[in-house]
Amino acid sequence: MKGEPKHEGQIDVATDIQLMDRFEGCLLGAALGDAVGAPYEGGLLGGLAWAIVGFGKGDLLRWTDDTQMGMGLAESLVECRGLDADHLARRWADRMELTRGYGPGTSKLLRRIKAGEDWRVANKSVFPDGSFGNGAAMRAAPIGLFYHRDAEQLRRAAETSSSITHAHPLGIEGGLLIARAVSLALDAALPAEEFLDTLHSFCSSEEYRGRLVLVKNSLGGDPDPAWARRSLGCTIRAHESAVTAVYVFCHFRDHFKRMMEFIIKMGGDTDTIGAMAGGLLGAHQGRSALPPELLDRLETRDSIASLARALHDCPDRP
Ligand code: F2R
Ligand code: MG
Ligand code: MG
Repeated sequence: MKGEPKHEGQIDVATDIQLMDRFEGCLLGAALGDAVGAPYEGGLLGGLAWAIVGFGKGDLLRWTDDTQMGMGLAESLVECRGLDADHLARRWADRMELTRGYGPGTSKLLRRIKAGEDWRVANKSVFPDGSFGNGAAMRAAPIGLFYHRDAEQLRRAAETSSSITHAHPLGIEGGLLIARAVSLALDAALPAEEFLDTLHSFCSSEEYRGRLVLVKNSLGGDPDPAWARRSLGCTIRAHESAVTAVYVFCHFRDHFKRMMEFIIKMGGDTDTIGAMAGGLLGAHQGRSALPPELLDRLETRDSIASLARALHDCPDRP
């Protein structure tokens, strides 16, 4: 891909029209990955719970907390023309719908924020050292889009938005990793090795860096769900799922359906790995890479697409 000459912290991206398409692809891909993975999250029991919640919704692909929080973040970025942590905390607390299947810690602390507690206190109220769940990573795509041109602003915004609910360093690092990965995925010509090296130097803990090395070593071989489950993880912990989404993206970067089949075969946190990997695939390939027959069934598809366009058009986007 040709573009402006690169400056520090800046990446080559597409023309404006292509970029708008990738913003749409990213938010729609994340919502679709979430919705397609949701019935399989947590195996048979999780699937049964999700079927009961969705009973009567027919053929609709319903998304979960991953998309609810991601859309809240995108809306807040557009309305505030950048990250305003207090506004964002209130938005998440006001919009929480329990039937979307929130993480236990996140739902408790959002209730406290709704009742008036400052997020800087609430974020250590459930786990004294903060949460290392993947709730910050699963919703980080809008940060990656909004700040894709400036890696340092992206880092600060990802850290702050993650800390509102996930104060543990490993929880925050999951948000950082996915936001940065989305920003890099917008460059359709970026080689997978360079993508992984940049993420490796952006991360600080061995939990993430070690797994990224494993992903790099896996390039060129066949993706293996049993190996990924064992070596990278597919749990609701950030460090055992965010790099896994990067791995899945690297191996299926232009095939959404095969990617979701692999994620479902791997098991565990299928909606969240689907949301993170789906956002990466959509950012990389644009909206047209998402299967139309699935997109047609996606809940609130048009409002997600229009929010992506508003994020793209936001006047203060760096
Ligand atoms: N909640 C779910 N899935 C279960 C219900 C779905 C079912 N299909 C239904 O419809 O009912 N999924 C969502 O939760 C995950 C994101 O969770 P989040 O927001 O990170 O929550 P939390 O509670 O902060 O962290 C998750 C768990 O990780 C462990 N943990 C985290 N920090 C810890 C710490 N410092 N010490 C010890 N344990 C810690 C705890 O077990 C937390 O509960 C996504 O999958 C999303 O889809
Ligand atoms: Mg979910
Ligand atoms: Mg999940």
